Amino acid sequence: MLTFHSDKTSLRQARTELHDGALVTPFESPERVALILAHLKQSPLGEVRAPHAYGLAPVLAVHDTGYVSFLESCWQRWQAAGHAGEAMANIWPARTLPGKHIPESVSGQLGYYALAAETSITQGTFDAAMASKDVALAAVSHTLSSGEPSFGLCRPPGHHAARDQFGGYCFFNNAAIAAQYARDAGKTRVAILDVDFHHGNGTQQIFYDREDVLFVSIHGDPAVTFPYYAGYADETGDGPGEGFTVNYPLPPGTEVVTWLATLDQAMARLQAFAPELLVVSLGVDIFEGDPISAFTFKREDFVTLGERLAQLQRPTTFLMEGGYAVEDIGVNVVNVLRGFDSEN
Ligand code: OKP
Ligand code: ZN
Repeated sequence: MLTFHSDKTSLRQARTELHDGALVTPFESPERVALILAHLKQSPLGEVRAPHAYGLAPVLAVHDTGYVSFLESCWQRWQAAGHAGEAMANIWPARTLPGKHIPESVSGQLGYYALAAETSITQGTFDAAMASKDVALAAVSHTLSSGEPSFGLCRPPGHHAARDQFGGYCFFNNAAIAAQYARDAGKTRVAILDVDFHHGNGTQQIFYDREDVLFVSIHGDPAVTFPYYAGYADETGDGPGEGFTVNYPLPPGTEVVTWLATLDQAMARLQAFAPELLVVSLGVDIFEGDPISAFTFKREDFVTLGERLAQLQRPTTFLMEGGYAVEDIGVNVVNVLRGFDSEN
């Protein structure tokens, strides 16, 4: 399987994440990509290619123009305002505020365009997000033109990013950008299967009222885990999109057999949809050792996951989402891709 990777994804080198009431070194680090790449290169999986630049058009096909401009200018404006730390939201158009105006100041706009507080915007954040979506686009292009599977080593991840909001370490929704790109290239039905521990609220929101992109997600129950306000089983889509969002929330500590039985249900729904392309939002934070997640996958279970997904027999693009147990991240990712290739 071909991997797509860009060195520019390392341009995001944030120093701070708001975690458990303290500013800590972000879990979502450039080291994650380096470790996956190192492990991939020791495996027989195949070549790693760099993407070309696809520009902003595929981003603006799913994201709001004002949002994209904000991301591009935020760091410079934050610095010009003389703030010492990294750019972080600390006020929102919350439920009890009118919230009818987009403020002028960068601090006000941060709250408008953020859905969570943990994620900072820094010097290279925009450029890394651009590289990340280019990786996704190159991977999906390869699958579209060849029918062969591909892996986009995206970073920062994307699935929490909504049409006009960042958060949960995500800025551009790489999976949504890739899926829309496939639609615009003429594929009529595209499915996104999100196996990250956290619900892909952004992907869900972007396609919520659409029947052409099926979104299926298995994740930690939002009643007790991030992102808390999305990912419930009764969120099934809106209007023409009714029935084209499918959520499988599972409690923390869920056993792998239960997770895999849920995957069987998810796969039945995916097969009924008969997608011309499958995008897998691949979060390996379902690993038992993940520091911020609570599922119980062991290293070998990731091989099983890859094998099962190959049974769908669909043109498939894997895009990297989460995974924070850095010492095992390379093995876990390569295991999924190996399992898929062995059955493909
Ligand atoms: C990004 B992705 C844990 C709080 C979680 C943000 C999690 C973002 C996950 N104490 N904060 O889905 O892997
Ligand atoms: Zn996650």
